[in-house]
Amino acid sequence: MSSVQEQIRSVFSSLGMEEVGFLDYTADLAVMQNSSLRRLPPKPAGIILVLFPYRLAEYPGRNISRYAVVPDYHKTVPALLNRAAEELEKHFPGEAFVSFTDHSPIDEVSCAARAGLGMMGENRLLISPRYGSFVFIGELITTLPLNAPPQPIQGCGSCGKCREACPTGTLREGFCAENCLSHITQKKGDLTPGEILLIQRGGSAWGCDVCQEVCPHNIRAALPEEWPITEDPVFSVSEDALDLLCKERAFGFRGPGVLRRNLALLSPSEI
Ligand code: B12
Ligand code: SF4
Ligand code: SF4
Repeated sequence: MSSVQEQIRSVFSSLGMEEVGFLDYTADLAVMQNSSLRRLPPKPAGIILVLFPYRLAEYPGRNISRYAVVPDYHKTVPALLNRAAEELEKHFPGEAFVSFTDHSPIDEVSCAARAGLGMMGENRLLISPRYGSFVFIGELITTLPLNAPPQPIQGCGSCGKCREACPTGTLREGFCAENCLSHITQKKGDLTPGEILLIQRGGSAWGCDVCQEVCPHNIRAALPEEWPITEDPVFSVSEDALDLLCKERAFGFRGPGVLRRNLALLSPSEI
């Protein structure tokens, strides 16, 4: 590991972030065309990828997927990354460090795999050897050269459990985002009878974790220590607290209407 990488790793470690990987920002990187491109630093040279484990011990009555249980990662992850960026700017004056998560110009799963942070699962998710796939991915894209060529992508072992268990079959059929139950739970407006049935059978008012729950790598994975990513969890959402929760949780961006509709589908007698 280069001394630049060692310095960066120790800054992240001092802030409680231990799962850190490095990747050169090269011309052949598959950059996604979205509005986050505007925030890229001039002449990006490297990507510091960080994993944020969020899985909590199971809680009876949970009615949302695991990533929605914790506070909105679109807020908590950049808050931690920006603290690291402030420190790094002191160590490397004149260099820029810009934080991204989810709404990012890079395909975070394949970049994290190429930075050596884990395997690429057949469920299309990054699987950390320590924490499994219940990890958010965030990154600092920087002007600082990191000397980190891409590592070969490691497969997950292809046991096929996620494909078999996928409730919509999309993992068996060449994956189409529109057919993923996670996407269906986020859809606004009217749902088809088939989509309604899928939500009712799945039992989750937001998101889908089926292809992760069955994965052997997750069954053996460690739970993270308590940290800002997992504090103040809400396992079960109900009508009463919906407006307030929508202000601070990952499901809020669609507005309370989508959640309200899904909750009504899960408890038709309470409509
Ligand atoms: C759009 C999106 C969605 C869409 C579409 C998902 C998809 N897989 O395309 C929907 C709404 C369905 C979705 C759902 C979920 N998402 Co999402 N999503 C994204 C987002 C914003 C972009 C994904 C994308 O379009 N990539 C670019 C295209 C080009 O990639 P692609 O063609 O699909 O795949 C490429 C590579 O991944 C690779 N590849 C794909 N599969 C495989 C498998 C193998 C074996 C190999 C070798 C290669 C390979 O080949 C492709 C060409 O490069 C990312 C954040 C980001 N910026 O990357 C989060 C992200 C992938 N989502 C995330 C999460 C948590 C989820 C859910 C688990 C949420 C939930 N519980 O409901 C589900 C999981 C669904 C699933 N099984 O994929 C996390 C995943 C973390 C992790 N551990 O990997 C991300 C990284 C957000 C984050 N910052 O943490 N998501
Ligand atoms: S999130 Fe659910 S619907 Fe989507 S691929 Fe995984 S198991 Fe299938
Ligand atoms: S369930 Fe099996 S095939 Fe699917 S991601 Fe996990 S190890 Fe890979």
